[in-house]
Amino acid sequence: MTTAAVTTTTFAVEGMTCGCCVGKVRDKVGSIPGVTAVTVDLDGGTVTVQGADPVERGAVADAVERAGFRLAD
Ligand SMILES: [Cu+2]
Repeated sequence: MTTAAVTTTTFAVEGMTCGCCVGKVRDKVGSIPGVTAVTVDLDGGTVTVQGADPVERGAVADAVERAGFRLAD
């Protein structure tokens, strides 16, 4: 039997200030292979990534940096 497991991981992002920041982060993180859904919380400063397999922090960090931000430590 195969179960369609979904893994959800939340990362803290520094520097997002408005809706355009949210859009940039969502676009870049959403383009990571294997990512099926991205939720960005501007007030909380987090990005929540959903995929069939756990998404590596390094891949998310790269994508967030390409969007112009960085993950909080
Ligand atoms: Cu912005």
